[in-house]
Amino acid sequence: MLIGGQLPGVRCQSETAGKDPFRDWHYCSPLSLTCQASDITVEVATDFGKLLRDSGISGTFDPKSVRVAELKSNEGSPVEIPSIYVPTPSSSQEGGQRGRVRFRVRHGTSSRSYRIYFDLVENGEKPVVNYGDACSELTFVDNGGFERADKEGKTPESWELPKRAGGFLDTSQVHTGSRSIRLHAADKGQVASFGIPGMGALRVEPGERYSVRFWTRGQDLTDRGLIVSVYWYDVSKRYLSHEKLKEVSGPSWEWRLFDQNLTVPPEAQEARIFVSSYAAHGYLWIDDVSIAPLALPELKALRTVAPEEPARAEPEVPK
Ligand SMILES: [Ca+2]
Repeated sequence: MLIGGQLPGVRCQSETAGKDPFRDWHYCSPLSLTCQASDITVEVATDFGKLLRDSGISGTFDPKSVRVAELKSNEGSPVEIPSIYVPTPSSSQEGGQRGRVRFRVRHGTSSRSYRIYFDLVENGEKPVVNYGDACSELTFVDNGGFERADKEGKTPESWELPKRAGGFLDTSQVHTGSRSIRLHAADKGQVASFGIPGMGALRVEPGERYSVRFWTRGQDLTDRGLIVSVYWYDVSKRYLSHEKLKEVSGPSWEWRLFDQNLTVPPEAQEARIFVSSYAAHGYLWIDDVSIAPLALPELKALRTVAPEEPARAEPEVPK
């Protein structure tokens, strides 16, 4: 069940309302998330029933009430951002209290602060909103299918293709859509290499686990046709270690999924994955790249917010 993808044409509250778009909401949960160098899509695990129970609040959770707001500064008003609340199927009998909130986190250099707003049916049911397909899947890379590109069709948005690295945006072979990345070493003994994520490195914490997935296709590759490695860096961006995750000598294969879990080693704060090919003959294609954390951040605290009313000790009393 998708809440928030049903009625077309409903705009964000923040576009239509005055100072506080959440003046009708009674509860929120604060959250801070690490930004990456590109826009990413995150998911947050929620148990609204537990948050309410732990605060001694009784009533009927309204799954249509879930909204996400970013706090642009300490004093600024919360600004609503597009989100989707997906209740866990097994949670439907208890009114969809457990689930995942999915939304986009804009790129940046540190972290961003959010509030997840929610409410009880007894406090007035909230309208269903439709944000389109702004956040379709959990992934810490942007434009992983390489479909968005510059006008010349040479550089995909949020990715880097340095000339000497031997990676090119291509339309001749694709896994999905109409574009992929083609790797081709310029000469024997040289390496063609493609870095994931595109801009900068993935910001990580020791012990975190990630799923790394992408599709490859090989054609007439000689030598070391496909090598996948992860490089780890410390807080000062100094190289710590690297691991080879896979090597395929080829020569040819149809579109095949690379799917591997990574555990961030001690002291590592950044990671970069390299897909490389030493083959000066033949081609290697890459498409549909995704990096997703295996454990989701969780909402931990409930805050009562009802600026135009005193904090309600008995919120189960209908208006
Ligand atoms: Ca594609």
